[in-house]
Amino acid sequence: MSKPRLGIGMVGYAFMGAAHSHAWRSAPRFFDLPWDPELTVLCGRDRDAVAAAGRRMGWSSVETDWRAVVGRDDVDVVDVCTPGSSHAEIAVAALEAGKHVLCEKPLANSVGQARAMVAAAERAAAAGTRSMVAFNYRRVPALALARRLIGDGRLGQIRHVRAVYLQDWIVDPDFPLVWRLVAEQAGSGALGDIGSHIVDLAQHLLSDRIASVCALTETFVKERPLPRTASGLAGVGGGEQRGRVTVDDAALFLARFAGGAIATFEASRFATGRRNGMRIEINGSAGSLAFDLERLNELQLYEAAADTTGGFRRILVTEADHPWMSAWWPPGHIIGWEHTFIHEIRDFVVAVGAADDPQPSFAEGLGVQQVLEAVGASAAQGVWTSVGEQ
Ligand code: SOE
Repeated sequence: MSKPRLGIGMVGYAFMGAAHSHAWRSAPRFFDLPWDPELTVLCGRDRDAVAAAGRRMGWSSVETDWRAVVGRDDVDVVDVCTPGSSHAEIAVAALEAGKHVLCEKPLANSVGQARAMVAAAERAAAAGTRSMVAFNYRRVPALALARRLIGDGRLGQIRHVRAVYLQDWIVDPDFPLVWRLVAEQAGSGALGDIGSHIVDLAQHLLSDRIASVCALTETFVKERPLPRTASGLAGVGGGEQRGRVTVDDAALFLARFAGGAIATFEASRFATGRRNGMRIEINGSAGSLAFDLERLNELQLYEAAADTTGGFRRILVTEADHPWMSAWWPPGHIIGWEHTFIHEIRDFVVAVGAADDPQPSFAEGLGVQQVLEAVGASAAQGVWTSVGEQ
């Protein structure tokens, strides 16, 4: 029996746009959703490019102005997949137009912008309009299992969190000055782009918040060639124009959680050889767990009381009773990075359908933004800095 449609309008069509498009198409085919998502309109500034992307990714129409998407009666959800500099204006306008909003991480480029988004989300929720920020790694089954184990007390009192997110895509000094390397567009560099994931994940897994940080950041390559335009390198005459990198290439910080755990975080785009290496280890009084994104279907668990072999055991997280896994294949048939977005879209639509507030909320996104801002302040001043005072 056909279900009522849910019109999706997505702004942005690059990497995250492709991941979200795949998830919108796949979620209703593997999960029982209250509505049938329709890829109604894809939005991007370059008409030819967005039209080609729309055809490739299965969208029914395209727009070149996000305001047109927000104003369309056939759009029920606005999915924000743009650089952080436009998250606030698009999400606030969409919420005020009564559209549910899914917004890519980090929520915004500043605490001020994030606060405005939270205020709009709270006003909209009072009228039944929902919102969520897309920290997709919460939807890795192994990490959802980790949160369940921690919540059940299997690790005891949490003492340590040790988290890294390591990439190397800009180690080449001639890699161009793309938007992720410009503060006005990205807000920060590795810190906000990939550091936000491990901050959100650590707070989520512990159900705790980071209270203070002591940080350092580094920009190894201070300027880069401007990106090529259709006519060659940007700038007058097509000669090699260069621009200043205005964000961090790497951010390292110590952290103390409100509940007493202490932590180390490392986010770098200069971890040569690490393409997308996110790892987290949590040590408690009764045990530990460890996760490696390069082995996404596995969780390493050590429980002291059950220790007969003197080491961690590997859990292959593909059983039907593991989070989201009953929708996929028989045990042992592993899933991939893209499934985290399908789980995220499933949870968003199910929550909206149940008139619940999807998680993580914009308020949780603000919490991450406050940590990021404290890290930046700490690195600038070289001192321990409390979170939430910015
Ligand atoms: C950076 O290259 C990036 O695309 C992040 O923006 C994503 O959030 C992360 O999941 C993969 O790497």
